[in-house]
Amino acid sequence: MTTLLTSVTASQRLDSRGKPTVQVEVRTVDGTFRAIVPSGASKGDYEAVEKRDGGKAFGGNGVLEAVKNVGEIIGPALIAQRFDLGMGLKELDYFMVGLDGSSDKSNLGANAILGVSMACARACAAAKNIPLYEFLARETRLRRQGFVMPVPFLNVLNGGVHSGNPMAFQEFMIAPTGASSFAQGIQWAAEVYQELKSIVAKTFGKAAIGIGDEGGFAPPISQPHEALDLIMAAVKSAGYEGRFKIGIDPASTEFFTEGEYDLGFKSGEPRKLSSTQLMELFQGLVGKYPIALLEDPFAQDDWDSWSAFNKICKGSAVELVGDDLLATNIRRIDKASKADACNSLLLKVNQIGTVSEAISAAERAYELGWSVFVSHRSGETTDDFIADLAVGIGCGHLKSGAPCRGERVAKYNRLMDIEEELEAKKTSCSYAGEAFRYAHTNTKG
Ligand code: 2PG
Ligand code: MG
Repeated sequence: MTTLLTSVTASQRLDSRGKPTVQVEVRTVDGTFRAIVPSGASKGDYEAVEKRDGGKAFGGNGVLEAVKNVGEIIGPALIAQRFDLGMGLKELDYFMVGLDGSSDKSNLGANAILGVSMACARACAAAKNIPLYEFLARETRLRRQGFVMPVPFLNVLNGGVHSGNPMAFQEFMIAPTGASSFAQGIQWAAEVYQELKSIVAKTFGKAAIGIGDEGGFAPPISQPHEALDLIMAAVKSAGYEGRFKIGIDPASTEFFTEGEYDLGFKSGEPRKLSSTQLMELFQGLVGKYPIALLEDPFAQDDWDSWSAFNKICKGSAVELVGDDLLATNIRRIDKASKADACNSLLLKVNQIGTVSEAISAAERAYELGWSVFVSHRSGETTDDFIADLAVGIGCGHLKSGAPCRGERVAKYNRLMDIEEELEAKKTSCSYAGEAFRYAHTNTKG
């Protein structure tokens, strides 16, 4: 029996920053399937283009044109094509890429196309009567022995363009690599988060416990080592010394101007570093703290610094993740591979605009011997798609912000559901733990 789309509609809804975003609803004989699209603040130049209306409403951020594109162009075209959702998602996704016709989805809008792609992925899973993570696993070329639960990297201190404090670096993440299950990792991380809250309140006063866009605290600090000292103190007082690793995303593109990195960009008092000085700063931090992951340490076009730093990091355990650098785009991944610029792909579905292209990007990264780190956006919704995606592609780690705020915990809660479901079904399932970078290699080939 073929499973056809019978209706495809979209609406304008709000994201976690109160900005409009696209919600898509598709129908098949199996039911109604929804998805809501996320949106970034520290966006790179090489991302697929979100369509925004301009004008007065919502400060120009409305998405009614994208909504209209779903209802009047994409939906009717998909229905007319009579795709069989039981056959998978690829054909449908690449049809939308062709329908848009641009290289960056600027005609129909990546926010329009992605909403349809995600909702259709859910419809495809239902057509096969399997969970979304299992459907996404079957969409990859990997044939794994079992499922691997990712290590959560929780952004507990927010800076950069995600908060109002003077801290230039955007994200300080804690990763419970020493836990024995995903649920235990989340418990430990939530306990550390509460300890951190008390430490921040004691050190800076109660007014400092307000949080940033991704649910982490944003105390009045500006030096990376101050953030790391607070985190290490919280891990210690929660009783988990040695069982957490740290990840940092400075989001360096945001403060790169005229060949220099201005760590004072938020305070108005310039604190400019050359890329060599910034590299030394990272090396100092890596030597002192248990840092396992650095994302976007340099700006999206500062190729020489990326390549030089990757050389320095060879042989160390530090994962160098390209976010703005790669934009979940195979062309950028290939360029980075030629330049030997990094060893890991940050995977954000809305940077490329379809689920199938995001999966292809992950496969290319794996082929290169890299790891893959699945990510939310700072503007999120309670849509938990990326939880299933991280399990489906077996990437071993994901970031979804702090263990706080509904749109952040929705993903962690879904992952705990998946872990319980796999245990109940007695399906082989392990927690990635210390080996999070290599979870995907647990394959049958
Ligand atoms: C990042 C992300 C998500 P944004 O830089 O990695 O944490 O932020 O969505 O604002 O680009
Ligand atoms: Mg980033």
